[in-house]
Amino acid sequence: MRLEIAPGILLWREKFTRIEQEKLLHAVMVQVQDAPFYRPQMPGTGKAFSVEETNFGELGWVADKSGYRYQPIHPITGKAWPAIPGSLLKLWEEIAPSYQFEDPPQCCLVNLYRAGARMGLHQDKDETAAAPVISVSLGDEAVFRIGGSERRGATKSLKLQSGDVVAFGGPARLAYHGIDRIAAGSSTLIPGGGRINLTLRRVT
Ligand code: MD3
Ligand code: FE
Repeated sequence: MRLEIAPGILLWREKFTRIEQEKLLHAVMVQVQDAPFYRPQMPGTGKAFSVEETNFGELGWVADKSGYRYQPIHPITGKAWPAIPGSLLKLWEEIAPSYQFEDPPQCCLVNLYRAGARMGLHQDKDETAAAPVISVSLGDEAVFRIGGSERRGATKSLKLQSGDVVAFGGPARLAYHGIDRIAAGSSTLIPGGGRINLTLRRVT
């Protein structure tokens, strides 16, 4: 069942069943062997993120001392990013038309939250805002916070659990959002514990 939680934000609780989550996690971990998680850094200060990241697809989002950007190669290995798993391409084909969008995703940003990792309130402004962002959560539950397109505005929080899918488009595409905390140990899905978030995006 699809819930419209705010204009432009669609939520499907447990869209992926446990078995489907296990299969998706396996497909992700196979690709991660070719594109290991690494810790991005804040532009300017070089302070490391608490979240570890990698990407799949033709372009990947990276952050280092010199800035935020999309690039076709992994910053550590120098190799092209591996392909986006087929089940995620299928998810995009199912959902993107709700936003009058058909072209396939160019990027799947993969965020790994081990215990204690978080992501501060931010906007995603490094890609085209014409296309939606589609997010899949796996593993430990997270407290997700979302506001409006101005930093100072009111926010609300939403619990995201393993298998949940959220799509953000139209008026929500430039909304401030972040992950306040992870409930470490709340899921048995990910070996070693934690949460993985997959976001499908168009970049150009
Ligand atoms: C709303 N990731 O990778 S996913 C990110 O759970 C990011 O790892 C969070 O924020 C995570 O940039 C949240 C949900 C999400 C992703 C992109 C959005 C919400 C969004 C872009 C615009 C508006
Ligand atoms: Fe974001």
